[in-house]
Amino acid sequence: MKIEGLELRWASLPLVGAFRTSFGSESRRDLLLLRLVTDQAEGWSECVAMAAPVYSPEYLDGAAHVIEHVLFPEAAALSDPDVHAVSCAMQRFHGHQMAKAALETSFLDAELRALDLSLARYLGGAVDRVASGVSVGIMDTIPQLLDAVAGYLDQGYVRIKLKIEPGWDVEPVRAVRERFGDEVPLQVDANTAYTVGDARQLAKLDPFDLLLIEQPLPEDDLLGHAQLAKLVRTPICLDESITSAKVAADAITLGACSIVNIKPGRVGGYLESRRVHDVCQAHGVPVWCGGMLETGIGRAANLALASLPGFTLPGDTSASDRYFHRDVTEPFTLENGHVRVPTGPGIGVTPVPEILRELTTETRWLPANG
Ligand code: SMG
Ligand code: MG
Repeated sequence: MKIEGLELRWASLPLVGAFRTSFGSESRRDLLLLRLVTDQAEGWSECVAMAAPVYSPEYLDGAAHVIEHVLFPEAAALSDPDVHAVSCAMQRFHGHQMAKAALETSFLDAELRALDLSLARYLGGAVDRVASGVSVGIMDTIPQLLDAVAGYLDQGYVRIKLKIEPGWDVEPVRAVRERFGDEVPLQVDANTAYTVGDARQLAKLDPFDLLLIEQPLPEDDLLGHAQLAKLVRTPICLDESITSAKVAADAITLGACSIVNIKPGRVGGYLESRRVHDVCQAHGVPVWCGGMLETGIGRAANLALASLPGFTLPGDTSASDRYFHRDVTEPFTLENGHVRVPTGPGIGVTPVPEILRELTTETRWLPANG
């Protein structure tokens, strides 16, 4: 495969409603899309970093900078830039998993399109649709939350995840259980908002029979999570902490988690995501696919990953209309609580040109021999 160049494209999409987590409120999704042009096929990807470094240390413009000045020049200089060579070449640079994931995925997509092979088949996907959950933000009042949850259950989502923070934890969970019953698969996500000293408060969630509590403590506190796991009955799931298959293995061995959220951006790409899946599967640890408010480009690839056999819990793989009035691709829809895994070559989707043109705020072309 001969690389001609890489197009970086910035865009911005309004969300259907503000999405509040313990680290802030988002009303737009700023996007960085990549289009790799080769002599055989084009490869699309989406960088999942947020506009500001509030979920993790990465942020969109920082990711664009490291892709332009560090990662892409390294990849473009390879004599045979297949996706594994690109992935290996990027390893000497520390961190920047989301930037690496975006670049690696553009190579993976181009390569698979040239081979006429879908990402799901390439990764080892076993199903043609995946059960989808929905992530529900922190709200101003409990009635607002109950209305939102009622709407999602009506749409057919098979699992509800409530964002929590100190002051918004036991009461919203209790209210959802009282209104919708004990049968609704329910979990919470704290996005690192607690300390191990809050164990007693978090143990108050135990009677509500949650599937899991996601990332209660700071990302670097594996030991704290292991201590907390002994103090609460609700299973602990890690998100922000799991930055590689090695960290997943460490966390499991330490007893810091019994469930893992896999986000390809957070671990550096789909190849590493598969390794995280394999490590967890070998330990009998269930995994599920996280979300970063992706457009159809990132969502398509996540659905392929979520079709692997170790993904036994519903993911944050909601339909496009959970976040966007108009997606950049043909929208993904919910059918009986499930979303279809794309079957076309590569990630299986491309942006709709007119929509993309309308939403784009800036593009930059990086020639391979630049
Ligand atoms: O794409 O459905 C989605 C988002 C799911 O809650 C979600 N993601 O910590 O898991 C998480 C958050 C990270 C992004 S919050 C702005
Ligand atoms: Mg999370």
